[in-house]
Amino acid sequence: MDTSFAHVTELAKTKYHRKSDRYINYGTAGFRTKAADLTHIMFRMGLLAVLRSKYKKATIGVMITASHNPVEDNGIKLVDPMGEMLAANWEHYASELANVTDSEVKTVLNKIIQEATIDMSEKSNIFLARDNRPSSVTLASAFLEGVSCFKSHFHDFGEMTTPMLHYVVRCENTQKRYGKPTEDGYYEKLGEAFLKLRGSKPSCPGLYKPRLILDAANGVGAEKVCLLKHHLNDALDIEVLNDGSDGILNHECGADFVKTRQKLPTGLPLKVGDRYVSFDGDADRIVYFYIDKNSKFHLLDGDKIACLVAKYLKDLLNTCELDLKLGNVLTAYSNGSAKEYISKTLGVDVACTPTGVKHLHHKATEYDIGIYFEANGHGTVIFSGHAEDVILNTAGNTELPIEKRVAAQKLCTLVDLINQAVGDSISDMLLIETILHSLGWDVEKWSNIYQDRPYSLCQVKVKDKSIFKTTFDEQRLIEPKELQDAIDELVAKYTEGRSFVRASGTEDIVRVYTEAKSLDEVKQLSFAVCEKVYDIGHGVGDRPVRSA
Ligand code: G16
Repeated sequence: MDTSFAHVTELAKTKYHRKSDRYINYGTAGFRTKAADLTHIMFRMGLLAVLRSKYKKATIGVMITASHNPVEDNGIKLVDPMGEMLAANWEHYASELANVTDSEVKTVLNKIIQEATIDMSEKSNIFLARDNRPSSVTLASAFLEGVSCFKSHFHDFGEMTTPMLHYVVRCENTQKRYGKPTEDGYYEKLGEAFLKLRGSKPSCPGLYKPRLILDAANGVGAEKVCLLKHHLNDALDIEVLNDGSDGILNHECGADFVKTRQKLPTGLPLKVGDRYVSFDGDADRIVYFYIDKNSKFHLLDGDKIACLVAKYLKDLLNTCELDLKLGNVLTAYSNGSAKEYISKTLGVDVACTPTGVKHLHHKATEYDIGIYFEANGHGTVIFSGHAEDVILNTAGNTELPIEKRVAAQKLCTLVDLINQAVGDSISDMLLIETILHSLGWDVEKWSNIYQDRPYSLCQVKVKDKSIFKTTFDEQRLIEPKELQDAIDELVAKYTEGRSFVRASGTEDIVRVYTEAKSLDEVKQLSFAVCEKVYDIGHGVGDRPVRSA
């Protein structure tokens, strides 16, 4: 083992030398920054991934992506054995290893080995995938050189969506009980479940039409949806646009653009009556939208998706008369109307966590069936082992009335359609299409289940976003206190006003969320809060401007 450590130190000091001493944190979804600043981090994460694999005695996943960020950024995140995000204590190890000097790399590795009592003679295996950013190829090589220092096994899947990587890791570590750990295995599993749920029902029940237009953000999801289509037997007519053939990744398109700007992406021919869907660059977020007959844009974000899924699952559970605890996990960014719809109209439990899939996912495991969605379109459903057993037994119990068994069989198939490892644009899209088809709804009917309270999501660039410290629920600032006092004063002037400020964990910005009774009030309040953030929080660049 000494030989490989000598090689580690040599590479750390030469080819993968750390060029800047700027601190980089393992943030909301791993390391994310300009691609040019990531080479040494990739190499070091190759080393860490091997340690994690030896520690867990399992295959560890690694995704090279900066998801919704601009094309010049990149990033890396580690995926734990069941396809979940890396455990929090290892996020600290990752940050420590990423930020020490080149000559300290060996010391930190040794510290982790000792603290976690890792047996270095254990086997290790890494699954690697990347998105379609031009920088991802060289960054993947740097990562693999780290992996090779410890002579670990690995499989490089090449380009994949982030959720596919989570899926194959979970399949591998469940001895393939979750599915085949291949890209084809993924399409087959989802395609089969989708077609089973469609059954022999007509392709256009009620208001539903199988046509769908996809804005793929010029990301890796475009090609994957085209491959998936072969497994759907024409049950869905998906037109894939912003497919990367001439546009720039995430530039004026994709789920993040559509959600934060609340406007149409470029590159789509718009037609009243059509249903549109946007993925983000690595296809782990999804939002829907449409244009009404007055040319008004309507967004159906993660909140609306959560509500639709909660309604459908609740109805199925009621039909089966199953006593399973259904819950819905949201964040502070969820619209007040969504929370009200889920808790009051549906009577489903609502819980809130800080931003970040890892927090929502963890909370969702407390329910028998836990739905989680961030308003930005990240989310999925998790079934506990107990829930899966109960559903399976009900589906197979021939003494029960047929309608109960049919509903339970649907739930069984939904378990296969849903990527329980992580939020997945492709799997979520198939789930939403299944629900709309089953209800005979069009997108307008879905949109009208409740009306969003007027809101806005803005961003302010500041000198140092690390000075912004929030309470656990992210709704209030602990520091700068002066800023929170100013926000309180502003919010108090508006009936039904709500505004909070938090530093992004994936971009070098501070996010400002605002809700109020009318759109005009939202604009006023949001602008006033952004100005305070700029003034008290040391804004850089242009001052905030009031939106028209
Ligand atoms: C990542 C996380 C999400 C989070 C988003 C924005 O998404 O996985 O949970 O909501 O970042 O986080 P922040 O507000 O901290 O920038 P993605 O799609 O970029 O991987």
